[in-house]
Amino acid sequence: MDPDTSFCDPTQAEDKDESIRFSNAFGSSSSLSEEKAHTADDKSPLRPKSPGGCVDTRDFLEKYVGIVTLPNQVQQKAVKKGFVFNLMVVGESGLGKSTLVNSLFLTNLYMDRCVPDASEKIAQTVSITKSTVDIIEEGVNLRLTVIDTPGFGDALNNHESWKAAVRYVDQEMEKYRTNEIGLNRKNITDNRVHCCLYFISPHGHGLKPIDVNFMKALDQKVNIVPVLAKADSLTPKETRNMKAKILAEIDKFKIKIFQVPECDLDNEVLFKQQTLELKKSIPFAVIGSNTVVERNSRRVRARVYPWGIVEVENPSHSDFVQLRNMLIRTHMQDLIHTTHYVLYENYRINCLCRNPFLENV
Ligand SMILES: Nc1nc2c(ncn2[C@@H]2O[C@H](COP(=O)(O)OP(=O)(O)OP(=O)(O)O)[C@@H](O)[C@H]2O)c(=O)[nH]1
Ligand SMILES: [Mg+2]
Repeated sequence: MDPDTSFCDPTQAEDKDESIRFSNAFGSSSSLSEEKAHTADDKSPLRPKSPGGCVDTRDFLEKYVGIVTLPNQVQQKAVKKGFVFNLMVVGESGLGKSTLVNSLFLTNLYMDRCVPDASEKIAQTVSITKSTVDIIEEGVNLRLTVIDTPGFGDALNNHESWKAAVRYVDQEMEKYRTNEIGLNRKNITDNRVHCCLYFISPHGHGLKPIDVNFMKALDQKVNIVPVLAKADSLTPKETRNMKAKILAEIDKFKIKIFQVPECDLDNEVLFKQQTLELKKSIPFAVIGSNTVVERNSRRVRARVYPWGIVEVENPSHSDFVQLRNMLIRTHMQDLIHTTHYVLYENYRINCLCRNPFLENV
């Protein structure tokens, strides 16, 4: 595969954030008339090649060496390669995992799914299924892989339900490591799990033993984002209590969940505010639906009940928007970055420590 058309690696993807800030800062500096006035420069080798054509002004050439165009160059390359995001969804059957994934990415990933009957479920073991879609938005291509775990919590004895998921996460880390030390490092496909949405039932009293076991087994290997499923079945007060209980138990059992990074001092006030709200929303109380209804002449995703309509994207009904913002709009690169530089590094170091040839080094 041509390296330029393969999907980008996390180190390059990370820089996209920078490039977006850059193009915002300079985006308005170019105009058609300015372009015309400088046609003499067009063939100059010194003329900076800005992907959006937004910084090609004489003023700019006189003031700068051109280093400021680097983020734009990175953006151009990253967009050309596309992005990869691997999301695992785990939680008891029927908690709305598939519905939420479809609602998040506005796609139907589970068209051919057949639901097992009760007798099949008793003996069911956890299987791992992968669905991949390419989502293209304004020329930016995201290859999304959703790793589902149907059967989780379905068997009579769920003592070891989490093992299949742990095995999968380890396998993908190992494949990446083997590829990294292999000959062809250019075209490594990143199949490591970047985020695990863990669905918690709204009907219990906080975490169940299976929830604790799963999160404890995986918290050093993957970014866990806890979500309180089917939040429409709880009143606002019950939701607040349930969230507090879950957080207290996460703390009590020393479970490590994904931490939204602190803002930098130079971040905009609005961004700081949004990050604070995001942190306060964890665990996200979510509602999923694939039904679109007309509401005040708007088309919205909603759940229709005899007593009223619950809107998926209404912030007073659920934290769906907060979760989507975090996963896609603000922290996707952080999740990928943590997977590569923290979780994968830990895995790699553990492998090196186990290597008998290094014991005496
Ligand atoms: N009340 C309510 N029901 C929901 C919600 N999300 C999904 N459902 C319903 O719950 C049922 C199960 O949803 P799925 O998305 O198939 O659940 P799942 O977790 O993927 O189930 P498995 O694939 O069997 O593990 C469906 O009838 C959905 O319509 C929600 O937020 N609230
Ligand atoms: Mg499902």
